[in-house]
Amino acid sequence: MQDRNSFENALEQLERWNRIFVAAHIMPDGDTIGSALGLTWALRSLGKNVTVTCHDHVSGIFDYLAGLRELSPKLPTDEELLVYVDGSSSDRFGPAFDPNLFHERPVLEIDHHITNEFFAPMNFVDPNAASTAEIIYRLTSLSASASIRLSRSAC
Ligand SMILES: [Mn+2]
Repeated sequence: MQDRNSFENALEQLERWNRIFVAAHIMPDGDTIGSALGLTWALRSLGKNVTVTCHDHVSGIFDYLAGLRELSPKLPTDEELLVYVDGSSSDRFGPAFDPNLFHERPVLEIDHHITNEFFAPMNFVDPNAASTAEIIYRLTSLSASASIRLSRSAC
């Protein structure tokens, strides 16, 4: 069985599921917002259905980022995978991180903080990454090239 805290597992989860919930942390900074929106648009470009949320006020200084207004407080509904970005502990996500809402769905957290508590059922934490956005970039560029390879092989 694959290591639940590996990069490969994070990649596999993002590739496998089609309806995905993505949460940024409270008191949001540029890294969590950029990571959540970057992941959202990368997954949508692969044809996936993504809900993106933040349970806090999001500063207007990020207004130039596409999708910023989608970052309102939301809870998971019928998504197949729940993803939490850039928070080192579960309380950073407010009501969006609640094991009572998981219902046996896969739950993945992606972060770069060395203080990360590995609080989710699956965690990919790389303290050597300068930011969570850097990890998101690595994951989504591999995921996009895998889907391009797949669609080419179908032709
Ligand atoms: Mn952050």
